[in-house]
Amino acid sequence: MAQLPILEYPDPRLRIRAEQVTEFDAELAQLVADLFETMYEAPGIGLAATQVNVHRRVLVVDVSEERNEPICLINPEIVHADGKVSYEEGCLSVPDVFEAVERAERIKVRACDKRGETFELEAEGLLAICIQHEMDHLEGKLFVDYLSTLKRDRLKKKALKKAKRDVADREPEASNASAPLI
Ligand code: GNR
Ligand code: NI
Repeated sequence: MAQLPILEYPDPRLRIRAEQVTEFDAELAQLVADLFETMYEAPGIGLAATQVNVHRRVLVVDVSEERNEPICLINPEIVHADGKVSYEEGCLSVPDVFEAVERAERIKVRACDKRGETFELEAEGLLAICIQHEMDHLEGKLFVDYLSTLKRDRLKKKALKKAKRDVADREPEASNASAPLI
């Protein structure tokens, strides 16, 4: 098991569309285990493979209070959706930002488990919201894409500043390379 680093907005790798899983092998089982470990440690209620820079259609969620209802969806498809809800969403890839997003209230999802068996899941409430949020990640889409351009531009500027700060903290000499020596 391993905890994997999570990509942060506006990292362009968050925009890559994930590919269908075709091999239900030990490597996939390892990825699923690592996604659960990373999600529980973060902590978050969901995580898509895209967020750990693996561009395959795999996501995990657990919206239970006790953190003991792990759900893994592979190659998920929404086969039915109805109703509308608005909820203040957050994202591990967009730290410290919470904004209202509108989603379908109830969904029926068809997916494979890690052995490749197809199953269907009916979801509502937070579980339905979270699954839709994770499925967006697999398309390279983030919840901030639903916000107004004004809000998103503000966020992006803030995120870029933070990314620069993070790089400077990691490599103090490199980011000073162009500074005068005297
Ligand atoms: O931990 C998370 N919380 C959350 C809250 C409201 C709506 C969606 C989410 S998912 C998020 C974890 C995450 O970024 N998954 O991609
Ligand atoms: Ni997210």
